[in-house]
Amino acid sequence: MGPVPLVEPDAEGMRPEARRALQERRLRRLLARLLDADGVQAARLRDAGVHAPEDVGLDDLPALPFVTKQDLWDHYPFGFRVDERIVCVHGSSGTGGRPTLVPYSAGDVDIWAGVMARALNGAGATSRSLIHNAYGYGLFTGGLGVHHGGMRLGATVLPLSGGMTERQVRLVADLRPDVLCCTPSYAIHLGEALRDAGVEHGFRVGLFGAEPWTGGMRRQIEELLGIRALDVYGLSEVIGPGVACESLDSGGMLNVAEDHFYVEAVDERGRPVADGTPGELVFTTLTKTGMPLLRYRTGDVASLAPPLPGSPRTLRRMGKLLGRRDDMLVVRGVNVFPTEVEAVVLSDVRVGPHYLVVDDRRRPGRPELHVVVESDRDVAADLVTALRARLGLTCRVVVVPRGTVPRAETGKARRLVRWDSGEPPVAGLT
Ligand code: DLL
Repeated sequence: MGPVPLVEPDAEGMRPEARRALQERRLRRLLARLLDADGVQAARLRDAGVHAPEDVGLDDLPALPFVTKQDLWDHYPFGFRVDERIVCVHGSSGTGGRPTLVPYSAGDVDIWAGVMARALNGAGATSRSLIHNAYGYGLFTGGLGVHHGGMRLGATVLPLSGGMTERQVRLVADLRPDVLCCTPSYAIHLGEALRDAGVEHGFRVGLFGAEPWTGGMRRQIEELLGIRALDVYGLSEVIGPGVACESLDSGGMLNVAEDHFYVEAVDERGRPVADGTPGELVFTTLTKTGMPLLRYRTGDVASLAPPLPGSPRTLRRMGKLLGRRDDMLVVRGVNVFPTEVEAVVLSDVRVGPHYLVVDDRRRPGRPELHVVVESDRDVAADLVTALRARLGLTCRVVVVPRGTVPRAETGKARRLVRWDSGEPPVAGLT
């Protein structure tokens, strides 16, 4: 596959030194906005000795304070708003059911449309594309993010949202969209429904994100649907989908829209880590005005990499997300990211794409990790060995018939559940 033309060549293909100068100018304008607004972030900047935008350059960023999800909760609903001219609000229900709300200015929506148009274009979508958009519409940013970007590209968007799969199958058959946008788990669900209905589709490529998924899941989707499956990453606090996105030619990593979202990766103590080392992603929204954030700690863990040599896109890249800091399980002293379990499970071709990791805490002195997989073969012993080799932990693998693990038609899939007491979270588990 040759290089994919750029939607915003000036931004995506800029010389890295010129981009750095642009980022620094934008950082100073952001600091001016924050100091003028005189809110929480201004007070923290002053405490850190920053009284004027010129006091700071990009190299000084690591010394500046972070913003965390807790800060947004503490100042709920709109304590971090800067521009009063808000045209819409998005957000996420978030961990523990506590909502996070994000106010957008008209300029923010414009940036969002631009970065999502780049993302779709990098996946090979064009103005002639018909985009089947099965991300949820609503407060969640998935549906409207793809919608704004698809329209900016001049493509046609089918605004389907999640669920009502029969109707989606019908429209795939009747309209033959070429681009699929949804969560990876819904891609599997829709793919299975299309296969069961004997429907031939015209999808070439899909942009999947909003929940963790591994290379193994990518292979399952690509085989089931016969398409290229690319990863799109984002979070409401920063803008929504489009913060970073894989393109057909990005070498399996995601191009970060770093002219708008300056990225750092840090360790537990907040110190920068080297490229290639997994760290928590931290974003500074250089251009946003509704709720601009300086050094937002995402909780998401991934590693960063320089631009792909020779690529038309000169943006820094991030690897697939390994998981969230708070997703990390500690089982009998061993640290486990659920994505590591997925990597092992889905590399076994005898196992279906639906699985569940159960963190069994019923006996406090003896926590267990059960991995429930669907297969018609006895794969348990092999998986126990493979999981022990990868994680250094002996898990219990439970094989159940296909169709047993609960499916999520809408929203983000829950592939990890905690079992403290009572009934098992899935039939067949004891
Ligand atoms: O999930 C935005 C989005 C919509 C991204 C559609 C991609 C596609 P939130 O609901 O605020 O926003 O959730 C953000 O979801 O911090 C990650 O933990 C996780 N996440 C998002 N994209 C990916 C991905 C949207 N590609 C949180 N891989 C983030 C793994 C992802 N996790």
